[in-house]
Amino acid sequence: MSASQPIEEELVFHTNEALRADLERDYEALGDRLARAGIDIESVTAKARAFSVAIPSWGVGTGGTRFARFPGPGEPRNIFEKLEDCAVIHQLTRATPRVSPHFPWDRVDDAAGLREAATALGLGFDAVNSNTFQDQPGQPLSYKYGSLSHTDPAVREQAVAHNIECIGIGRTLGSRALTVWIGDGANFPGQQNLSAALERYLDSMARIYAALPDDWRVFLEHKPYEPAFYATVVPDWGTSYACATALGEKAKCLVDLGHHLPGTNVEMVVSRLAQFGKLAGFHFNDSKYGDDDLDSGAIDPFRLFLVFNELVDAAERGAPEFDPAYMIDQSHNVTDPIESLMTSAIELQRAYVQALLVDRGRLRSFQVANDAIMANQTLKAAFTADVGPILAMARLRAGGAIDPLDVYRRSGYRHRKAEERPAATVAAAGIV
Ligand SMILES: [Mn+2]
Repeated sequence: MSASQPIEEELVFHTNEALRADLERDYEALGDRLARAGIDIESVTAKARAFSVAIPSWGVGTGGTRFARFPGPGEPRNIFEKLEDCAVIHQLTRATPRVSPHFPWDRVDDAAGLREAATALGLGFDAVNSNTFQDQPGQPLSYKYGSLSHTDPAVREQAVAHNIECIGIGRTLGSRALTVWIGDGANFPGQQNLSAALERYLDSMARIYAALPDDWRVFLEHKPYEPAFYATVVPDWGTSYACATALGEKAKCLVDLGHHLPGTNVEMVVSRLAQFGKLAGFHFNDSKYGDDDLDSGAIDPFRLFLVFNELVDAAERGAPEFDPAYMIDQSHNVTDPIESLMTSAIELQRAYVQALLVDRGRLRSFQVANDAIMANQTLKAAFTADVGPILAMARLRAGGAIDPLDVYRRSGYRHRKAEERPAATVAAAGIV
């Protein structure tokens, strides 16, 4: 690996050496156990190694609640410092080779220079994210009453132009997708003509769609509330699906796990979108109540497993145009964001590997026989398997750390950054 690494390679090596013998024993025992079930551990480990998820550039800064933000020490102050923190996450987990940037938060004059800086750290860029849900300093027109669906054509024009600008920056960075989330909607019944607002949104999106390069896709992100608490313009996967279908093949539906009403069966949403060739990918996070932006797998790891169960099933049955993009979208308020993101990447990989272990032949036969208990037990057997040795072995073989958190804490990285990066006086946005 020619890229420069932010954590001392010696430290990774010595920490791994101390854990290697135990890992090899555990891996062999798990391999024996899986072999009895007809599973070759090496093929699973190879797939675990191929798994990757993009880090959101905003995720390495401390987020906040809707009311306040309590910054942590050594926070990155610009996109270059964010990339450096992202490189730590990838160096130790080997599961996060790409960064999903956000504009204008990550705006730079020299996008080509930004791409070079990422390459030097062994990183690339994933989907670019536009922002028309808040006003920026010096912006001529306000998004207070909406952006792509605004009643004033001049505001819509400004929002369309921003999205097209994002595509241009993304091209320079090597991205191949644009993610669009709008906060547009209404806070009062009667405030908006619901169908006219969606018409205006579709008209704006069609202009953005027309600016997409041939090999690009646009991801439509839905959310049922906030900041438009009565009705958002793109509230649910149904609206998202209808819009993506109206726009064309390059438009797909992005599933942010937290962007659903309480009780929504998210794995069902995933299944439907995959079935009809419209699943763009994910913003992974976890939640207890709503769009909590908590760490992936922190609250409901079983739901995460069920989502990956649908993804593995879709891949194995050859669902149409199935190429989901995996991104994390979390807000880290009380943890070191690097630790949260490393843990989250590993939890996503864990859910994926558990889903790979589902005995699909057995599951199908129980489904056909209407044996609900045994079908459920088949899923549970995969969910309760301890696949930790597979994940650790995949990291070790890829040059990462057997225990990323331990190496990170020993490295003193955060302490060093706290000295190098004095706290910024202006608080950055954290919640999206
Ligand atoms: Mn999101």
